[in-house]
Amino acid sequence: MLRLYFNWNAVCAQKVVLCLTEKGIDWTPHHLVLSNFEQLEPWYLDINPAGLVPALVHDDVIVTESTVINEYLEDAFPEVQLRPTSPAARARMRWWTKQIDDVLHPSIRPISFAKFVTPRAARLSRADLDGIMARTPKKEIATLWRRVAEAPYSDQELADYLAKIRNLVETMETALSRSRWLAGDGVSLADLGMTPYFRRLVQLEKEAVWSDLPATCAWWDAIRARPSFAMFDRLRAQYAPADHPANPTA
Ligand SMILES: N[C@@H](CCC(=O)N[C@@H](CS)C(=O)NCC(=O)O)C(=O)O
Repeated sequence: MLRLYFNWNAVCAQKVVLCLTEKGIDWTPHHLVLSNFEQLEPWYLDINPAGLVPALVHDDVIVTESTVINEYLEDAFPEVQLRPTSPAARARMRWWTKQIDDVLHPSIRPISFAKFVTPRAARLSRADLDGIMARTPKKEIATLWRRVAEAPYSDQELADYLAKIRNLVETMETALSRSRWLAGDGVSLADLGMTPYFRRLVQLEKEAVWSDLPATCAWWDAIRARPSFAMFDRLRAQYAPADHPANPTA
């Protein structure tokens, strides 16, 4: 049994669904509605005490953290390989997946929250917000909710986060000028890890982050041409509420 706890619009969860799709692995979906705080229910905190998606349950094994889950899938299901074989290329792949976790994710999160979470936060009373924040294990998530509910990010702050993303994308441009994919000649977990963030930037109407960078544009075209990319539309069709702000532009 392979079950993934995920949300259709959560970039880290999409990263794992993309990997499952590329590898052709059958999996059982368990969709969590983050805006209803299903990720904070006690039964889910038993699976992932961080109260975050994704989480993978494979028989009696629980794996959390999207980058670790994708590496686990590589080890457990090696038939279709999404890691390069040489130690040097593999190190390059891991350098990118680390940048995604350490730089890209924390930089895009406030921009996403400002767009997608603000309407939901505005509907919560102060008492409801306090109650939910008290149950939130990750303090940085609680801080984000407080910011969008009580002290919205300024344009300058959001621009500073976008500048960090641009900086990383410029490094991508250099890498992709030398090889077709981020870690060499074959698509890898680095490319698949990056993909949901580019799609999120499209949802946020921030394509200008890469539109003047030819190698990155060619990479994005190649990523979107892969059959696995259709999983984004499948998730949206199946799980997105009709009034979600990401729906019209996704
Ligand atoms: N480093 C973690 C990050 C997980 C994470 O931040 N998940 C987000 C969705 S992308 C989440 O569950 N957020 C819950 C919330 O917004 O309350 C991973 O890569 O799995």
